[in-house]
Amino acid sequence: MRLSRYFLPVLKENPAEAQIVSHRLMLRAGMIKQAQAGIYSWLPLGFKVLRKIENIVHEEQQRAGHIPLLMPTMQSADLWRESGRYDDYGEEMLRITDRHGRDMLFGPTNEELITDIFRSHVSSYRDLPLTLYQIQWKFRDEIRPRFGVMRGREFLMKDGYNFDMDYEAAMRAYDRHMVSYLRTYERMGLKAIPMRADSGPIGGEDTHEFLVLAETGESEVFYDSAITDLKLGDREVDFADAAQLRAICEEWTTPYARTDETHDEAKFNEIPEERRRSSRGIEVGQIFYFGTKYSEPLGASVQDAEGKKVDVHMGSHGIGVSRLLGAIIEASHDENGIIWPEGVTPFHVGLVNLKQGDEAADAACEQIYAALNIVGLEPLYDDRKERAGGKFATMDLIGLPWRITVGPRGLKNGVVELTSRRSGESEELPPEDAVKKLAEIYAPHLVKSL
Ligand code: P5A
Repeated sequence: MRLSRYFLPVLKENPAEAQIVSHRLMLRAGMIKQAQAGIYSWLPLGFKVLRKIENIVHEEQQRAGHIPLLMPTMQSADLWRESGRYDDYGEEMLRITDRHGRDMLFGPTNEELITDIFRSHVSSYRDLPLTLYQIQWKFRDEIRPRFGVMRGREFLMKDGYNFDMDYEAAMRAYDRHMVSYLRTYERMGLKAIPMRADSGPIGGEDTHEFLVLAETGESEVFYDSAITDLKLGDREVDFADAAQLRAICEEWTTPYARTDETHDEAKFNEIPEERRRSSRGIEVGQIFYFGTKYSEPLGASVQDAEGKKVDVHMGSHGIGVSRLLGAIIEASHDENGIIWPEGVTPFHVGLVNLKQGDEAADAACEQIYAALNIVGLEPLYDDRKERAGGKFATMDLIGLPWRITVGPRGLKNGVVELTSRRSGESEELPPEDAVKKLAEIYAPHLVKSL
């Protein structure tokens, strides 16, 4: 993409309404624009990151064997009356009446709708286990929408639902989700810690929230610092291997880690003092097991091998897709702007022409731009007639992890400059070597479009 033809409305000034750094930087980098309280338009740069995050979520869900589908945002109140949640859900649910006087709602979550799909089409134990998921907009009429996309009213969620024969099978689905979430967040460059939590309006006893540690987080958390050393890394995970999944979950759930809702001071004090931590965290996901809470009232049952009808055991699993942009920026920025992890960056590399209009510099930039595209990378080429300082400031603000700087002086020696946004370190090398190096760096991070 050429910056002269892109739509990147960066702001020079700090927007007064933004209280936390991620909100400020998303506005300044021209990623979002508030439409109403807690409701945002996703401008091209923000939309590009949102799509990258979605793609990683899709890849990891499908790796775990989960099946994508898409349900509507508008739901019928009748289904929620069947489950008993229509009255229980409270003020956060946006209720709407259509022209025929029928009660509808903008879905805050989809347990009822998916259970209705299941009961209409599945009647045998042979069709289980089954996990369906979607990435779809949700609406919760939050009393205090704030911090930009972090606590929105309209927000994008990945929501998945498992259907299993019994408790043991449903817990295998729980484990599978925990491990696939660990992989998902790691690929986004995040450390998200599973913590025992409270299930709120979704229900059930077994639930873990995934928290990214950050001072601006809305949750108070208590944990054993040993948990922050754990990493999946590049170990091979076989999602059909229940024992392996259990072992990974044991590893992550043995050290103490709880949100304030389930915090147990006595247990916490059993951790050696130097490892006891209390801080704040951003909830980027939550998994639940709630058994037959929805299948029973909605009549979602299957016949078992003996022909007996059993209510299916269910759980649901959510990732805050739009919130993740805020969480990643909170975890990865400096005083000059965002620093995107390679896995989610909107463009892989910024190409800065120090002297637009100079024949040699223009030609070299065109060549590098073409070569980057050929190796499958997306460059953002700043081809505007601007001062070098202004171009660098824009690149730093929007946070591309790598920058290639091209100028007449370097070209005389056959070199360009490759700079890391994170370390600030630069090296001079021939243009083709810079391209080759970037192709190698990004090889593990190139996400297929699904
Ligand atoms: C699990 C999927 C559920 O709704 N039902 C379907 C279950 N869980 S949850 O914890 O309530 O939400 C899942 C994730 O969505 C994000 N989230 C939000 N993001 C932005 N703004 C909001 N107002 C908001 N509310 C929830 C969180 O990341 C949460 O973990």
